[in-house]
Amino acid sequence: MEISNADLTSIFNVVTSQNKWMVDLHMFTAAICTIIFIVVAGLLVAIIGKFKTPENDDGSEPRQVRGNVRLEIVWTAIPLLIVIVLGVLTAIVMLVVNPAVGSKKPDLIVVGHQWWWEYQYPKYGVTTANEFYLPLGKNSLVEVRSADVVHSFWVIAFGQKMDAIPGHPTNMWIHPTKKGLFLGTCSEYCGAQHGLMRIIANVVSPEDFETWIKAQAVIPAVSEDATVLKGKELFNAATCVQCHRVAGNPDAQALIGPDLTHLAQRKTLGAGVLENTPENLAKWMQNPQTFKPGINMPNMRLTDADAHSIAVYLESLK
Ligand code: HEC
Ligand SMILES: [Cu+2]
Repeated sequence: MEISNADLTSIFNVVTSQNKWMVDLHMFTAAICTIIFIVVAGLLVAIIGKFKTPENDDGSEPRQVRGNVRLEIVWTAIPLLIVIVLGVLTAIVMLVVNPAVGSKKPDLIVVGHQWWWEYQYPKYGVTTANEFYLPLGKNSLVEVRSADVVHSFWVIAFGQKMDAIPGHPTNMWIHPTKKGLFLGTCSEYCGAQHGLMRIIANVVSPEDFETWIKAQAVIPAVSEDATVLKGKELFNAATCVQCHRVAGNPDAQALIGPDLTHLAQRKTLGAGVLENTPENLAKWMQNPQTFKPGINMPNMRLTDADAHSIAVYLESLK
């Protein structure tokens, strides 16, 4: 996965209608500030030049000026006007970007965990982790929750940042206007691995979204391959099932860690730290603490052969 592409993580890469409003307001404010700077700095330079001590200065006091009502009204009115205009525009943008939710049900529920993200699509009965999809051109209502401490959900090119507060769901609207892969990260310090709590957002066509979400709702078939069956047995025996869920595996229904039902479809492991390959998966489950020290998954002390079998099983879950 190409994580270094700056376009994926720029607020100026406007890919939602909400961010268009926010960036436009930002640019307008920046333009006004630039004009103020040029006027003030220009006057300052001009005045320094004009009122330089003349060669033939006789040392007497210059003409004293006490107050100028017209000037004072002007320099009070102009800033007041600027502040009112920017305040009103900000209020308008806030209302447009964050309209009332009313009784609408969320399309996507994002739950922040130490240190990964859970994504639920309640309308489809789908739960996944660390990577989510949204359809292009549709205004999706996203509810942001937390399972433990305060996190903050921020896909940079989407513009808005939303806190995930325990016990207090928050809402945001996301209306993507451009297809692609966009990245984000937790932006509220939440403990040891706060910096490796990446967000991977895919914006796809409505048709591709339907295909993806329907595939998520399907319980993956477990092949009859001997390694896969061995892997499943080990997975169920090695306490993985105390923390993880795999749909269709009645022993694995725990919700402490990420849902692994369609793990094979994800680009990364551990919320963006490793590329999702069978080799990396085996290394991850043996020693997750070397990749993300402090996380809530212990090193599993598996032999290479066992780790390999479990990796083959999990990677067969498409
Ligand atoms: C004590 C609970 C616990 C146990 C036991 C456990 N895990 Fe985990 N697992 C977690 C947590 C929590 C995470 C999320 C770590 C993070 O990124 O912060 C995780 C992450 C993962 C991931 C990455 C998922 C993703 O979406 O990137 C995989 C794969 C995984 N575990 C597999 C396993 C396997 C296989 C076992 C058994 C050998 C196992 N886990 C045992 C809690 C556990
Ligand atoms: Cu966080």
